[in-house]
Amino acid sequence: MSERVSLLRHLTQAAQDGRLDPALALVVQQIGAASREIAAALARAALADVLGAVDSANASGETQKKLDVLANDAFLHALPWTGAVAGIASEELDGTYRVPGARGGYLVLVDPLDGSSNIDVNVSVGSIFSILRAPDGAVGLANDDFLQPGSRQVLAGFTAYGPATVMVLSFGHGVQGFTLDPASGEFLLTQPDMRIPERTSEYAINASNQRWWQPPVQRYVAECMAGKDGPRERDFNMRWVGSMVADVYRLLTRGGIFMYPRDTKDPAKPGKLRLMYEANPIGYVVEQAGGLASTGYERILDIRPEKVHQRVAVILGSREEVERVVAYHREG
Ligand code: AHM
Ligand code: MG
Repeated sequence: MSERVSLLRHLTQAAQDGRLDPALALVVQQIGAASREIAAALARAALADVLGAVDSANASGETQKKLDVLANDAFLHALPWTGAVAGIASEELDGTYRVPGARGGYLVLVDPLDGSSNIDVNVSVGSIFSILRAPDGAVGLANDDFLQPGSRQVLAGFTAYGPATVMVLSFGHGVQGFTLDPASGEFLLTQPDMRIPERTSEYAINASNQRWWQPPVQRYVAECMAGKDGPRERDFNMRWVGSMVADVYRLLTRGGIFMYPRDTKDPAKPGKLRLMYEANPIGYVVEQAGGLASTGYERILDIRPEKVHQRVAVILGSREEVERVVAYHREG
């Protein structure tokens, strides 16, 4: 077996070739360090008595798990050391965090532990990260500096904590997957060019929300369920892990469409998932892997954010299927 390329070597090579700012290589290394720490904490969670909730809520008013807090701390400790990060936004922070004395020109937005309702039942969870440039550098960094469309991301990805811990990332040159070797503690390149198959027969949606879906999504799912006997003339399979990283990792591996659409359950919410640290980074990776990411009405990466914690409808994955759902939205 030939020797595997480490994350560090991959990033160093990209920096030497001029495809990556060396400062970003350091940021990714530190995201790797935080991910390693989180993976270890997840593996020992029951033993270390860190399952369950804490007595506080996050910025969106949701109950925080102990591991949400631990994962958030792991990123807040790891990122400032790079010297490249001016500010951090997180699902678990009310405001944005300005790195004291920072000189670096990057902003990192994270969902430290996505799918955390799955932790207590020992199902895969993940960390999601998005990196933007600070428009005016570190000096005078303001909250509004974070509010940039996803198309301006310079790097994005996620770490999935499943049977294996895998970091998937893109800096605009395709998508690579790195598996954590528990023996050496190194992330090693295992998926060099992840591509989402264009054609698929698998969809992911929380079907318990069906009565609140809007007509285009009702129509799409009804046609999938009709299978061979319906207009699609082939059978579809349904999967829903309930952790976006795990669902997205599946579609990066064997294709599929993932939807958390806008529904009428709570008309004040334009969706469940957060734009800046969930939909944008995942959308960036999906597009880099040849897929599409839309709200049904517009490309996710084109949305001009108004708030760091804003929510958005998400329809992403295999190109042919996303195009079909978008067409159904156009038809009304
Ligand atoms: P979280 O950031 O609070 O964990 O919420 C996001 C998660 C996604 O990972 C997942 O796709 C979705 O929420 C699951 O929602 P539901 O509980 O409705 O199935
Ligand atoms: Mg989340």
